[in-house]
Amino acid sequence: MTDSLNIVILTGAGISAESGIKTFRDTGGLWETHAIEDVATPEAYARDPKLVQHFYNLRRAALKEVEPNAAHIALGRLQAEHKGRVTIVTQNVDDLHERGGAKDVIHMHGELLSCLCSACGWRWNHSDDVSVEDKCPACQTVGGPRPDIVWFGEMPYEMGRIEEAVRGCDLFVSIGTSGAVYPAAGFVQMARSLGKQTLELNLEASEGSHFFHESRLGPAGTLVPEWVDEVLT
Ligand code: BJW
Repeated sequence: MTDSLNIVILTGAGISAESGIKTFRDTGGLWETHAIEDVATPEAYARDPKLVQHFYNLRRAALKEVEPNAAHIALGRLQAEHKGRVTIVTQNVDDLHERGGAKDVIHMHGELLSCLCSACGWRWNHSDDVSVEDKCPACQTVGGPRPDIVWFGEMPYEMGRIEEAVRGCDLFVSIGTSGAVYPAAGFVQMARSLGKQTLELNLEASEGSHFFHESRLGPAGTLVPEWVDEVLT
């Protein structure tokens, strides 16, 4: 492998599973105990903002109890030591990539530690509970602050930057995602149509496994450090 490949890495909930954060669609995952339409759509928030704030307050609090695992740390090391560009695009709303040493991570589905004002669009860092009585620090609207999360039917963040990174890469790698949610699930096809090499690292075959040149199956905490060692040596 050449040491100057430009690499785009897409991560999903599976990379944080070994840190103790629940995935969505696996057995025991978040969607087993919460209906998507109750907590992860703009309509759900309009209907019952208290319930949705509570769901995200619990997840924000739980994030403080977990640590990055070997996979996050290996990607941080790859970014620091690899000569080519390494762009990390994550669907995850946790901050474990950053705590594992990664820089400039693209959080396409938003962040638990950020708030968004539904009245004026202002976004700010926020690590505590959010309530429907809170005021937006920018426009002062009471009830404006909502979780800075991309719900179903909303446009993911930084799509232009992601497309540009995929166009400019040599290798596209997908880690720990089921390939069930678009547009992220379509990035591998975009990469293939542009002639890029593609690799999947996942616990089990995902919905889009057949699109990848190579799929390696196993836990991210083992597969990712092994792959990073290969790239760096
Ligand atoms: C391990 C492991 C270990 C376990 N090691 N691996 C019909 C067709 C096509 C599209 C649509 C459609 N109808 C509607 C849509 C669009 C919709 C969509 O995709 N729906 C599908 C359900 C069909 N998408 C949207 O609405 C998106 N917006 C949009 O499309 O805007 C319009 C647009 C148009 C054109 C261009 C661009 C945009 C928005 C999607 C928002 C997703 N939001 C969520 C909730 C976030 C909030 C929260 O965290 O609460 O994001 S949904 C949820 O799924 C979350 C995740 O980021 C996302 C992906 O899940 P992920 O990460 O893949 O997790 P899992 O649980 O599914 O999989 C885990 C994987 O890990 C598994 O494979 C395991 O095997 C593996 N694993 N342990 C390695 N130890």
